Amino acid sequence: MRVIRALVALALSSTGVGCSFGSSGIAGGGQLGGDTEEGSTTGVDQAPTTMGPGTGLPNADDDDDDDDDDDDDDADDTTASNDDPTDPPADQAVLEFDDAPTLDFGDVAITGPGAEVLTLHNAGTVAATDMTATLAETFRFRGSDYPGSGGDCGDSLEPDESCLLNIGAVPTEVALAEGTLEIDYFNGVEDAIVSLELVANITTGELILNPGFEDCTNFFPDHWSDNGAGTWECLGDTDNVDPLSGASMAAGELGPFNDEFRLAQNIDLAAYGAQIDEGSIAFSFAAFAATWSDGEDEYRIRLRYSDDAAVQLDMFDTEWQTGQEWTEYSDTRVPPEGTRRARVVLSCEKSFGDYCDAFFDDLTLIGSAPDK
Ligand SMILES: [Ca+2]
Ligand SMILES: [Ca+2]
Ligand SMILES: [Ca+2]
Repeated sequence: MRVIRALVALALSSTGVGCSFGSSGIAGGGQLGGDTEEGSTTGVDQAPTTMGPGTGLPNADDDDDDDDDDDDDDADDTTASNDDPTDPPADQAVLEFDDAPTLDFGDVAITGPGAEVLTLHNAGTVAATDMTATLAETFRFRGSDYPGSGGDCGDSLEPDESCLLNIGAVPTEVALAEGTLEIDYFNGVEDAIVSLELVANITTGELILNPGFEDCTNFFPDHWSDNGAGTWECLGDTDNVDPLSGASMAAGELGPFNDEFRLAQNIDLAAYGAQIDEGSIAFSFAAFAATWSDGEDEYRIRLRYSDDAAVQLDMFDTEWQTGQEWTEYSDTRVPPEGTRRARVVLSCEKSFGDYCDAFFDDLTLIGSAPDK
């Protein structure tokens, strides 16, 4: 086993694979210009009085066919088909958001704004004019005022035309943020408003540094510390267990039997102290672990929550486990008032061979609103 693992380490060294993984940035915004105009513009004028909003040619309505049998008795149906309340007024602008009724920004790390480009469409028959926008607190036009950088909405919008708005979630705290985008406009007859609900799950983003053990220096994982018996390393494929993802995983190395190898990382939660004390943030932790074979060596994962003085207030603990299959452990909890630190502790205890064969990969710790 020692020879195999030494060769793996050598291979990693010569290729530099173990040190090459860069942290990815926050995902960028939506795409500009993908869907500004769809459908046939040639068909617009063919049936101006009966066309529904945003559609092309009017469909032969199923209802008309199906209802033929009943029409004799049902004057309401006939009236309704000639005066459908969902049809736009013949001489008005009708602005609509393609994303209506809700635009979900998804998970947005508090460290960087989420961004969405959205499309506004005029489904009416005359131009919308005097357009002005109102945005709620957490959400802003990106880069500039209305319509945001890269957006092209202006004061007016012609019938069947679309324009773009660029909106970002600008988080101030971890929360399920909700807001409303309103566009006020003159529809040719009177003032009108179109609105869009905006939601974003504002999170802390990933709190563990080097959570997949891809960044390594001299085969030791960056941002982690060895504070137990024996030694640790970044390890590539073995005969029995491969990294769960990427090119390497954390593995116990050489050291004594029946003693605890510990690889740990401290995470400063002070920036979230106020939210922790009011119980408005929950932390979701997950990690994968495996051993060389079932019953050979053991692993244990702990996540400690402690106060400013490093006094432990709460803990997630897998207890000692063994097994060759990668196994996921996860825990979500609202930490106790006063919590200011988290500490991830990965442990190995050797019962066989030269190496302490506990393997860890793909850790994560993210804070978000408790009800999310
Ligand atoms: Ca990995
Ligand atoms: Ca040690
Ligand atoms: Ca072993």
